[in-house]
Amino acid sequence: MALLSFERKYRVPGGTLIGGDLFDFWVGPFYVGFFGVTTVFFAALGTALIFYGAALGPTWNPWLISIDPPPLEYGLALAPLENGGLWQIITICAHGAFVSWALREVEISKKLGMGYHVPIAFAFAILAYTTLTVIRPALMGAWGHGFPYGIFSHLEWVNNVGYAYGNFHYNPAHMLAITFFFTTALALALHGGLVLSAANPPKGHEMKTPDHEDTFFRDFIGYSVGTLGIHRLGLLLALNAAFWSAVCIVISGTIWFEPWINWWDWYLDLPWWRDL
Ligand code: UQ2
Repeated sequence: MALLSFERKYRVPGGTLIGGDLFDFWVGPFYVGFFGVTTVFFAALGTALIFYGAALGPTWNPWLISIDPPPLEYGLALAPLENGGLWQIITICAHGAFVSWALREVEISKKLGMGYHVPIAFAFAILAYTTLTVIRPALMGAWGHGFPYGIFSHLEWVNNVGYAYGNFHYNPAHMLAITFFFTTALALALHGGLVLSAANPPKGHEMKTPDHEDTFFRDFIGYSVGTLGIHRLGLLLALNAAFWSAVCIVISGTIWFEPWINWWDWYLDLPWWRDL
């Protein structure tokens, strides 16, 4: 269906999650919706508070600006604005914006009669952020365990938290997460390369079909995962990358407190050689 007639057919009111027809319209190409408005609200408020926090701080150097969580002594209490309270409100705003964005994706999916794969996938990214800023700090008993909102400062945080457990690369969930990130890159490189090689020929040449794509991989490795299958695989790999990243950090400091290399002692302690 041509794009313009498609839009005339589908750009109709209805299918919203809440609010009925409230904000159920488009501005130019963009669907607004109730959650479009709440996204803009939370994003604007959060950004304004970041600028306010920067104004209170010692620098306008964009690399060095940092909105820090409260000192550990505040535990899970509300902190004064200038001492971690801004970080707490900004974290709420970030969640408001991210969840609104996901729900706007749901409303657009509903209007189009599509599945919810996109908002579900985005929810894994939100969950990874929530794990770092809410779940793990709450489990450890202090908002001060959240990461600071700053370019260099969050890198320092990752470095320091990593070394607090020895060498984080010995964390088995971290190993899994990295493996999924790398495999995601491999799958997308194979997929992007394969599709372009078939569907984007040089000028004057005819485009090839999905049969060519299948046959390339059957000739090459005896197996083709298929044109639908590669997208299932890609989504599965990417969701697992986000999920195991969240797992690897949430278990550090909540159920595991030692250097991660010690976790592997279970291997040395296997009954058939532990007493040798
Ligand atoms: C494929 C296929 C596609 C693809 C790709 C493959 C025609 C257009 C990339 C090949 C992928 C395979 C064999 C899976 C590789 C496994 C991992 C874990 C990376 O067969 O169907 O559709 O894009």
